[in-house]
Amino acid sequence: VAMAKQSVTLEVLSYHASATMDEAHRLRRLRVPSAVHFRLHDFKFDDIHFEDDDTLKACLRMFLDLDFVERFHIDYEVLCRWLLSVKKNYRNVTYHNWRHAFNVAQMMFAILTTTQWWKIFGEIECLALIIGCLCHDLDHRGTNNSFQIKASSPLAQLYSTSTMEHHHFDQCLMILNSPGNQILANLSSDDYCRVIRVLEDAILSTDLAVYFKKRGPFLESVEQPLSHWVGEEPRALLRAMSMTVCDLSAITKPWEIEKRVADLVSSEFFEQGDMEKQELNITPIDIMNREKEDELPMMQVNFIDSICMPIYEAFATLSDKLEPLVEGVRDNRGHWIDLADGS
Ligand code: 5BB
Ligand code: ZN
Repeated sequence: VAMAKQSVTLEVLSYHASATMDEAHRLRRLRVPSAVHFRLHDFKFDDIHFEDDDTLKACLRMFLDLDFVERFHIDYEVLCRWLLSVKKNYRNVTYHNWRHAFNVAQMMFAILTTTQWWKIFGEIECLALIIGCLCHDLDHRGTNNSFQIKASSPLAQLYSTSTMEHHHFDQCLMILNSPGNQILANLSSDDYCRVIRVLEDAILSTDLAVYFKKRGPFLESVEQPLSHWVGEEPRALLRAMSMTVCDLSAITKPWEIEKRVADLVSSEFFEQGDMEKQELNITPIDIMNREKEDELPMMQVNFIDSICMPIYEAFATLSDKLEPLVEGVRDNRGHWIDLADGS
């Protein structure tokens, strides 16, 4: 296992520090506009007009405003280099790229600040959640877990369940341990261990299979008072569900954003389907089969009903500040129904 893991990660291990040295120096000198300027607290946030530099500055703003830089004595140039390394370790795939990770982190920032749940989680867990969002799809290849298994990829031999998510976490650790990228270097060893543990749990929770496992217990507890969520176990459940809520949050966005993102998701699925046909000689499932493109609106309705709506409704029960997310999902459901009806 150790050997297989090496062959997957070793090639990318050493070049980050030097390749991003000048870049980090440049980023360090740029002025970082306010969260209000970037609309980072907005649930309807859209990155379409962001240059790549803006996404990096917005990340710096999140770290500064959540007080991570001061509280954890993070060296600012190291933070810049770490962000550049994280961005660089996303591939140019259609959907699971840096922009997706950035949007997931922005939604986490908006939820933590708007609900004031940062008070429930505390600084260490908030740090792990934001790092977790930025890193949760690192080195994604645009193919899902079942593709890794079917293609007997080295990753599938390494991890038989949550294959890609284990790899995303591996990549995350690899960057955090790279010279010049060690943003957690000044934490006490207790705090460091805690961040890593919460981080691993956060990233592994973005596997939909894990979401389904944890959803039942979570939905059973949503009527509990806020004091319930302070407890260790309920808090862990809330963190895991928050990762999914942020990961899927395109489904809550204004229709023009949701439509654009769904087209990206769909293209990436089709590209996997093409590979399955060409390289594995199998017939892809409907969502990955170009010949079933007309069924996309109805698939989105099913996706909303079976996966999204229950969790966003539960979150709105926990905090009425999250009601806009449910309204967004409901609105998009209407649009997908209209498209499915052919109007
Ligand atoms: C999702 C689970 N999958 C194993 C089988 C298909 N389903 S689905 O029927 O709910 C479905 C979801 C079908 C089609 C879909 O998109 C067609 C464009 C989607 C879908 N998935 N739609 C979306 O807008 C988004 Br966002 C997603 C999420 C894609 C990433 C999957 C990883 C989720 C981790 C929590
Ligand atoms: Zn994701």
